[in-house]
Amino acid sequence: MNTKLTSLLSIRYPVIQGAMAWVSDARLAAAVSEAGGAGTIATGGREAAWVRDQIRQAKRLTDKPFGVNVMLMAPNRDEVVDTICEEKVAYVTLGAGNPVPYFAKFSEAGIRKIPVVPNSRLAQRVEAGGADAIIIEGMEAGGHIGVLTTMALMTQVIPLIHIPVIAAGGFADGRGLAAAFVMGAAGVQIGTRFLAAEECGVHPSFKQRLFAATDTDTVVTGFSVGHGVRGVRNSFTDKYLALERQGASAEELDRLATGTSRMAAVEGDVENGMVQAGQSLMPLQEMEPVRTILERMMAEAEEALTKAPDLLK
Ligand code: TUI
Repeated sequence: MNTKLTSLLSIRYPVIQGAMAWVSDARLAAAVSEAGGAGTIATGGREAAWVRDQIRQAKRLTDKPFGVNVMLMAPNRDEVVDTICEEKVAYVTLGAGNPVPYFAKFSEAGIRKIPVVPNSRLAQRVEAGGADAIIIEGMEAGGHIGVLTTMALMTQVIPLIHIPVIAAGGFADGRGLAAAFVMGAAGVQIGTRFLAAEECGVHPSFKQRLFAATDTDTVVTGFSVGHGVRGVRNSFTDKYLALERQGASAEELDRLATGTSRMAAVEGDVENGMVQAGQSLMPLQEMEPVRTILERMMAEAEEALTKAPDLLK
């Protein structure tokens, strides 16, 4: 399949693997890139030395293009940005803040800049600032999210923007990909679906929790303090949401949430940790290699697009 995204990144399939804090490392990213997509290393919560090491590991595992995500709320973001520029990767995705101040450094290093935006205002701002492509992320996504849905974003942002637009949030199969392409997207970003991959190092208890989950099992914590995070409902989210309803301060809520992403993803405490995941959980049924997941998705997308002209008969 050829889109503006496959050309921009020199990849076979127009699929970026979404960065997932404490989960997506060199192994997952390299597996996705080897299979023809674009793998992304997540750096949120990590030290710059870890980021450097993972970039070097990924380069040993694949000669295909891969990227790194910068979580712009991270206190060490400047150090992480400098490390990425020194080590050189194909692209960066930039989320959870204003990415424009970092564009010049990445351009000098020859790294493509792909910000994640939750609305049309930011989309236009980053395009004017020189982004190479944008990811519009709907609130169906896991982790830190905005308030608009993927459909509302595709409807309103794609016609405004001239650079390639990648849709994210809720995509987990090939019919979804086909729908995004028909909407005018150049690609999709998929995170949650890859949590089921064999090459994904998330704790086995986390995977099991996702295999058991259905469409209604996620909740969003922190909307009242302007900091929505989607994950699977559990003891932690019940406690957090109860405190939020009682009008707890942002500081108190942040204290409660600190360390909970790592607790779930690394330690496997899926009751007291935050099991960050998007809404499309039912396609996750069993562990499979990344290549199987990606190739099935592309075959389904091709089938859906091949059948689409029948609608006009
Ligand atoms: O960044 C994400 N998703 C994330 S980051 C993350 S790490 C974390 N873990 C636990 C708690 C909190 C964070 C988990 N998931 N998605 C991209 C994204 N970017 N979503 C929303 C935004 C965004 C928000 C505001 C982008 C820009 C923005 O700009 C603010 C402004 O006006 O400058």
